[in-house]
Amino acid sequence: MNREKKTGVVYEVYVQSFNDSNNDGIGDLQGLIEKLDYLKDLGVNILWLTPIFESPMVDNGYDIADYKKIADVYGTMADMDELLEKAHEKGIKIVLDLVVNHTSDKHAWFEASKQSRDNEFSDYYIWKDPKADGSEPSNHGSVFGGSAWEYCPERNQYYLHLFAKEQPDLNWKSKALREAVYETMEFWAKKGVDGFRMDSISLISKPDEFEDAPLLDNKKYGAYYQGITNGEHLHEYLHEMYERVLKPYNLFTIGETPHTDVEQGQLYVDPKREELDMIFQFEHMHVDYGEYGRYSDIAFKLSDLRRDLDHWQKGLSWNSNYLGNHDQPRIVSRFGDEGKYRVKSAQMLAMLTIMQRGTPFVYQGEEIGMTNVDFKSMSEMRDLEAYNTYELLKSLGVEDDQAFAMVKWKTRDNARTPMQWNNQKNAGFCQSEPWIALNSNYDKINVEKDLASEDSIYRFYQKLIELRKTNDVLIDGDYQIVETNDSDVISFMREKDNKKILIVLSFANKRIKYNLPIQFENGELLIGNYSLDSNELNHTLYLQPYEGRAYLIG
Ligand code: ISL
Ligand code: CA
Repeated sequence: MNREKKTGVVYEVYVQSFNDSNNDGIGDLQGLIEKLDYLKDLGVNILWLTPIFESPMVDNGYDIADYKKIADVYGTMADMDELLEKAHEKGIKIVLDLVVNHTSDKHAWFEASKQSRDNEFSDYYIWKDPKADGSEPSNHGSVFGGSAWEYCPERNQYYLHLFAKEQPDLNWKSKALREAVYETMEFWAKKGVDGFRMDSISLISKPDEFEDAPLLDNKKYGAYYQGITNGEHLHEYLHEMYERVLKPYNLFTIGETPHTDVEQGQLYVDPKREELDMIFQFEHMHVDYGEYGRYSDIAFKLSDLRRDLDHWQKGLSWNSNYLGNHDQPRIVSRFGDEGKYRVKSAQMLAMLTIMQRGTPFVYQGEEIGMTNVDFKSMSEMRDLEAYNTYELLKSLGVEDDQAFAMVKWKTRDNARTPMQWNNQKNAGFCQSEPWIALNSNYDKINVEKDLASEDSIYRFYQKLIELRKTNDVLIDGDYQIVETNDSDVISFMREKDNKKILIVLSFANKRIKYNLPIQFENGELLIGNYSLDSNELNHTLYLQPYEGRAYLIG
């Protein structure tokens, strides 16, 4: 990966909730263009846009009906061209979401594919005959609930959908399909798009035969990924894509790789193999999974988070560093403290995101410490996964109240409410009714307020991003874990050309005494989220709640 790619800081824009320019309640491309200076001032230089293409929006645009058309609600192709031009003028790159594990069932390819077994698009999707008794070809369940197979009378066959039934999986075995995908990528690259975030890319290579997966506890179906993730031809396809489009257009690439371990992960990012620049791994997202998987309402343990992050920092030649995104709850609510120590904990988490080795990813709203939402009922949620999960939990015998509490805590909608720009109507996001209600705390948490204060979360992100830009050691310096005991602290050292930076982050909500487990001669504070009497490093540190410090070590 070239140096320019390594220096970037990415900001994920959840377009429908970022900024609405025409007051239909939905964020759009013109809304984003209006805020480019805001993003440039923050210091980020790569924007990843969640899908903006024609879509029935069953899964908020992750069900694409036309890869080359901008959805009307987001604007026009002219708006997209304008975004590219204005972003590039400001030195900002644009990365699109490439959702090619599946399409919408309204995509022309699927409309044709389902007609018959012998047309040009017949094998663009994964079709299988029923079992002898007419039932599904295998017991695989889908991510959003129910079987991963849907029957289609026209073909007397089932098609595979690892996600919703409106998201049929593409068949990457078909050379024609692969070429159609590469041609689409080329279309955008020629327009000036700088790269792609590749949705669910670890799932694209399907087995020839689907064998039943072991049943999940208490469930009717087998895990959707069993026998599917990191399939036989996956790396062959990615290398082919590299040769065909990624290399010729020098694209920035990040693959989303659910259910991928660190050894498999390195295969994607090893520069010698010529596939992707980086991946989103999920291990640290599982620290608070429990008996009901993702939606269990248990708290994470810091030792687990530390272990998982360390594992990937050591195991991959280049990481992507994220704590939240549009599929996860808000990071300050999940890993910090959304109450009394909201500002301090959000700043400390920013240090974790930006100072580890790899490319940092900031999700919209993180830079002002947006929190989870106090949903009062299911009807305030919009995500199909929330509804499906609620029903699933109840079918497993969980009481209504408890099922609601679990969904409320983890629903993806926590991160999908509109960006809070100011304390005016609808937080300045739009003038009409927004597609999903705002988090009611926008009078206290908003951009305008953060911009007005030197000590805000936004200002702290700004400083950290600047610090990373001006200190090579924070970009590709080595990473070494410092704290390995079961304490309240995550601590690691970055080192390059004899320059060392020590990062110490407290996750305790009270004052703690912390003895550094390393020897050093002297250290000078580079950045921290509390003001200190002395900037010199002592062996024993008294850390305030959620305090984060970075020292330059002599
Ligand atoms: O978040 C998860 C489970 O709740 C993941 O398994 C998630 O489904 C997986 O990371 C894939 O996510 C991506 O593809 C989905 C889409 O709904 C998500 O928004 C997207 O990030 C289907 O396209
Ligand atoms: Ca709009």
